[in-house]
Amino acid sequence: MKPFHTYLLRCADGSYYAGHTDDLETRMAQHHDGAIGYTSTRKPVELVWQGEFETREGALAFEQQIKGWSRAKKEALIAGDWDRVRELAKSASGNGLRQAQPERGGGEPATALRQAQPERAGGPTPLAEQVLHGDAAQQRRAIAKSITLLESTRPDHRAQGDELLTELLPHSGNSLRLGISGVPGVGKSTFIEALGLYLIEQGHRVAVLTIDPSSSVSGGSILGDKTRMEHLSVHPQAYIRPSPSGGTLGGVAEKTREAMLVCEAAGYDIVIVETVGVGQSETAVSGMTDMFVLMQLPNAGDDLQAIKKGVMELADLVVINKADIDADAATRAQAQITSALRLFTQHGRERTWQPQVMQLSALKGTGVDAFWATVRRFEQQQKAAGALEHRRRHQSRAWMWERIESGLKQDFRQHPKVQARLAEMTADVEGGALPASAAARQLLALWRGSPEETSTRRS
Ligand SMILES: Nc1nc2c(ncn2[C@@H]2O[C@H](COP(=O)(O)OP(=O)(O)O)[C@@H](O)[C@H]2O)c(=O)[nH]1
Ligand SMILES: [Mg+2]
Repeated sequence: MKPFHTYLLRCADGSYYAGHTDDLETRMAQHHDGAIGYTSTRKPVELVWQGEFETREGALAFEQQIKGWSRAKKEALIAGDWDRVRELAKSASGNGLRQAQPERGGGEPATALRQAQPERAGGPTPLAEQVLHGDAAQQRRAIAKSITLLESTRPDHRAQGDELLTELLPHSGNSLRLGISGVPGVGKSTFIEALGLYLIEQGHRVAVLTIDPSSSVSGGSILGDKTRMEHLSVHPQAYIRPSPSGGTLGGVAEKTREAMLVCEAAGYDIVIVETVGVGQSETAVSGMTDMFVLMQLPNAGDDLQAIKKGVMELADLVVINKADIDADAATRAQAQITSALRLFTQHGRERTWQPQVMQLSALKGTGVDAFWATVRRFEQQQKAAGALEHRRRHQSRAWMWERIESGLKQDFRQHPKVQARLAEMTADVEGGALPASAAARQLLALWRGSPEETSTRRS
């Protein structure tokens, strides 16, 4: 019978990669070709040790052990110094070594594995595994770690992040995605605390993500939110993540969208994405959620101009908060916004849902159950009409194109030939010496490297 192998590879960064296989030669070729590897930071370079086992279980068990070993112990193994390995095993935790010691220990001459490309050796990565199946504490840590990885702008982290997302994607999507927007102080955090606890009581798991492109690293609003979501933020069935800091709205929104997928894969079945009602963040949030809720103050009706028409058009539900302060004003606002919404939506696209307006008090917790009943009604109706699925498909497609466009733009701006000419041509366009369309065509040609690039400007 063919033996199984456990092996160690030295990586470009000096770390070690442990694996097992029943076909060492093929596996080494796969590493070499970049079909299998580890991560983008850890390129396997050289086979430094291998041992043989009768069974796959034996090889796997030993691989698992090696993975937990210190560097010194791995190096003792590579050197073939079994006495030293045993000594280190004793000084550490266990003697599990004996059971799984290879039947034929290695020290084989090293096979060069120049520049194997990163990729993990089959099966889910440990991080994805913990997001999906870890116990509560592991899972929470793994979610945080995943989101941090996805928020990183380092290209190697980006590659790992993409790999992670690809693994998690099939397990995501089983949630209701709720967007909530409103000006600072309208009561979003207070409402999410009340709603979140209400939902957890009903057996749900709730993730709360925030998009605030203006938030800085220290973000005072985060502190504010944590105190307003005092009980939710420490609840084991809730996961709260403040806005990714810095960057463009597009970047912040992308990270939030990805964080949403991680939470869903971890089994959170209600995802709330909160945003402050400034800038274009509402569009971004409505573009990643199933239902978009706009929060208003009781005096909103008095000044309908202040409510941006574009945002109104996005709303599936308008909630007038702080009804406890002035019930009359809230009722007036409800009537005014209801008629305004009719106007906005009269000539719009065909709707399967007429946006609703309701009032509540986040602080007193009144109206939360009515709110949730409306959300469920919306969900059922949209599902039955196929509109929810359509919305998500559209969102995914739009998302892809948005990323492609921003990627292309960045690529274009960073192209050396474009950079060399951009300032000059921009000045020509501004000064009227060159038509904008011609400038664009020539710059694009430079970027593409097509023959047109040599064409000089015609007057
Ligand atoms: N009276 C009253 N105050 C509220 C209500 N909801 C929130 N608040 C208060 O409004 C302030 C801003 O609330 P917060 O949740 O932080 O608003 P956010 O900026 O939209 O997240 C806080 O002082 C809350 O206690 C409500 O329904 N009634
Ligand atoms: Mg808040």
